[in-house]
Amino acid sequence: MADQEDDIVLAELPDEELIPQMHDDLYDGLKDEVEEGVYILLDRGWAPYKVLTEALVAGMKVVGDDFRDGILFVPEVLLAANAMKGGMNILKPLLAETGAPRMGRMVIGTVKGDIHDIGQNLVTMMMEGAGFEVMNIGINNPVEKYIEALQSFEADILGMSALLTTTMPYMKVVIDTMKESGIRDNYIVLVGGAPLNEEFGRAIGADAYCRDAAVAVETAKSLIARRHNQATAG
Ligand code: B12
Repeated sequence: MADQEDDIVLAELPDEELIPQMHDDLYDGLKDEVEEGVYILLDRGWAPYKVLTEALVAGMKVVGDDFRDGILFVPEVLLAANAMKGGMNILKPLLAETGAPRMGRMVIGTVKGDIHDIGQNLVTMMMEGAGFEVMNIGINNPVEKYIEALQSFEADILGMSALLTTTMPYMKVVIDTMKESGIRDNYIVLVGGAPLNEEFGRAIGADAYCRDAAVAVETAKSLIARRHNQATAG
């Protein structure tokens, strides 16, 4: 695929050809091209969120499927992830620019043993865009780091991410530790990541499982509102 690309001028492609071309470029880990595509779409008046979902997230889905099927391997996926991050970095300030009122504070991080961070970075961007303040504590977090961050940042919400079936049970370790320390109910706990589902979220005692970043924003908003109502009622 890459050898045909020398001839392609991205800016000359109409949207319906540019998008699949960007998916190919993401797949091939061509960061510069992905970034160029993002700028072109923004210039054409695309909303940042639309660029994010249709050009980047949709492209990453193909990468994920081929990784699962053994067509792509870790080095290629890392390159694709790097290209995805390049595009996300352009969109980040634009998504955060909405001037929304302060909604609440969130600590988010990927659990111990897990180094996937694209999903949680996306959630961070979308939450910030919706007016939340977010402390992103990165990857491979033991329970102590979550608790320390929650307390120092005076957070309302804890978000945990896991992309591996082997690391998702660690979310329960965090929640159980919070319960033992008597602080569980001080926070709204949201969990996410491709291998999770609603049932798992319920089983480990989270407040909600969110299938994507948009759902995370909606869920956080409604749970924060519910808390405020309870606080005023009580
Ligand atoms: C990119 C990637 C990598 C990159 C990560 C780079 C990075 N910086 O993140 C690299 C190459 C490093 C990698 C490594 C590995 N990976 Co990997 N990886 C992926 C891949 C292809 C895409 C993940 C991704 O970024 N998706 C795009 C984002 C946008 O989606 P998302 O993460 O699901 O996030 C969205 C939602 O889930 C939700 N969300 C996510 N987190 C949170 C948190 C909160 C609080 C909320 C509310 C919502 C939320 O919102 C997000 C945005 O909408 C997936 C395939 C897949 N289908 O998921 C495999 C996948 C997760 N990896 C897998 C594996 C096996 C591995 C390795 C073990 C491979 C190996 N043999 O070394 C290692 C593990 C390393 C480790 N210890 O963590 C498997 C896991 C299988 C399983 N059942 O456990 C998958 C599913 C691929 C597969 N099908 O085999 N990987």
